Amino acid sequence: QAAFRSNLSHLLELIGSGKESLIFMKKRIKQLAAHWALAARRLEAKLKGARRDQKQILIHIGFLTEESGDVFSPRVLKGGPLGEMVQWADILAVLFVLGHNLKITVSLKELQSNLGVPPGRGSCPLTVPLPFDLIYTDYHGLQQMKQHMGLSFKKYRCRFRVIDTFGTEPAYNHEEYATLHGYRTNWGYWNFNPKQFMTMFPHTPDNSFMGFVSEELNSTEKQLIKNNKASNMAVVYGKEASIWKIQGKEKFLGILNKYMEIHGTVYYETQRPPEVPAFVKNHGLLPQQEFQQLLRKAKLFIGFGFPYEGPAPLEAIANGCIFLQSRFSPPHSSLNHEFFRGKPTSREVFSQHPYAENFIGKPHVWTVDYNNSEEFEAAIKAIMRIQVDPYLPYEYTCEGMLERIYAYIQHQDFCATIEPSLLVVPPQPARAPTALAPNATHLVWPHNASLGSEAWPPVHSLQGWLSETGRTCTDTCLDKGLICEPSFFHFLNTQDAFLKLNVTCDRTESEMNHLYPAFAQLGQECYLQKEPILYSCAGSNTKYRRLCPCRDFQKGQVALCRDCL
Ligand code: U2F
Repeated sequence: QAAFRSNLSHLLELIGSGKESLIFMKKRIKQLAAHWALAARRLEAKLKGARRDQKQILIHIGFLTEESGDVFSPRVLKGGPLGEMVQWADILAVLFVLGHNLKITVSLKELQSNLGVPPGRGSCPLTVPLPFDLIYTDYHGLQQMKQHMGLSFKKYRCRFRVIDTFGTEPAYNHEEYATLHGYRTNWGYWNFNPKQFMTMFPHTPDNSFMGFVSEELNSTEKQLIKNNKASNMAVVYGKEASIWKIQGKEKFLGILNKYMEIHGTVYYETQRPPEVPAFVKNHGLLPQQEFQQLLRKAKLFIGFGFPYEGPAPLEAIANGCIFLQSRFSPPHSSLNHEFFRGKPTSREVFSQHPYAENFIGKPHVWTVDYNNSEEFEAAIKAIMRIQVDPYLPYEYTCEGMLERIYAYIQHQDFCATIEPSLLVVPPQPARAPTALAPNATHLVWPHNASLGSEAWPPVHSLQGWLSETGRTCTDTCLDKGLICEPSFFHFLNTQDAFLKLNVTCDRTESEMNHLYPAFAQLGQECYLQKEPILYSCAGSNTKYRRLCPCRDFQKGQVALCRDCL
């Protein structure tokens, strides 16, 4: 049985030392230790002693291994990406606090020894039982395990959880389908259940939202921050000088400089980076805690368009800043932008930080066109006039993350095979073709209560909706105030579901297509999905109205439905 832990010192020993990246992660865990302990107490009380099995968990951080080139560790103190380190530190803390038994590896040698691969052997024999219930890794780690686990890689694939910042859409995950239809990725086609990929923000309901945390403030701290704000102080988002190379910077920074004193935390070795204008007060790259202190004083945190979707804007908002960012028109994606090229997603990014824009929004987040000086200046003037409270969405608090990962470990089981009889609905008798009823409404489950009683999320949270032509299921559900839930697709992948939605099919075909189940108005054809791992909330085509499984969600905890705990 797993018991909550509130003392993290053993975790710090497990992490080892040496690399700057590990030092950064340990420092972060220490700084947040009291917050984790408090969160553990709160969640324990909420769960009222529910029984939890203690899992054996391997955490293999592939991008930090020498064998993958470890490009991140040497850049920790030089303004390089820290977002990944922030997230892994928090994942380690969560799994440890939840009371599981952890093995942590950041080298191939340690990985092999934990997998029971004898030294010098390329891969472990099939007969070696895997001593772990769960393996958390990343794309680099996955590649290494594929090489060294031999056939057991396939056998135990359902135990993997892949930390994947920007997400993997089902069309890119299915090897045969991706190859046939040109869904190219640099990261491999793994044929996993797409929910095994875990993202940094809840941007792709096809994947699981892992997240990270930001420090939660109590009401005294919040008040103190409000009292001490310097109303004309702005901090620029960008610790690497290259971020400051953006075109048109002189114009919008010139406007901002009329109203505010501009600060930066740009890494430099000996001289001030030439990209940073003289009127900017540069502090150099700061240790994380000092950076938070700077945010506590500042009124505004301003993004230049890169990095995409990092932790810093959430920290800024949590410390009472307003986050100002640029709108992207046209949106950036793997189809038109170098940074996203080769990433296994076609998601369109409409601003530097879509989560901040869509899940938080005004007054904390302002998204404007930086090329439009009037719009930019108007935003600055409006921001100067308002006061905001520090704000942190629940899902980014220690308790929120702990609760979410607790629920995943308790309920997500990708090894269980679902009884085929539960999925197949007997063919319906043929009916005379009729047009789609103009007021076709949604389908509420269960229309057959015995079906899917074992499902998680519980199936009574399911609502089936028919999308408008050319809309994704992600957007269709959001329009209804719901979230797309891919694990419910199989309940809708039936002729019966079409009938219940007043769709009459002249013909029904079953094919491999990530947009199915769907209805093509032209020809009154219905299409069922033949390949369960291709079920996808993402994706649209003007030919189809898609059949979308939506569910409710908890406010501030989008990963969980109301009855999900
Ligand atoms: C993101 O990576 P970044 O490291 O560029 O993300 P940031 O939002 O800048 O924040 C990472 C952390 O850096 C800290 C700050 C954040 O938690 O507290 N920090 C600091 O310690 N000292 C400073 O002076 C300034 C910030 C994203 F997370 C990655 O997944 C992406 O790969 C990358 C590119 O899009 O962007």
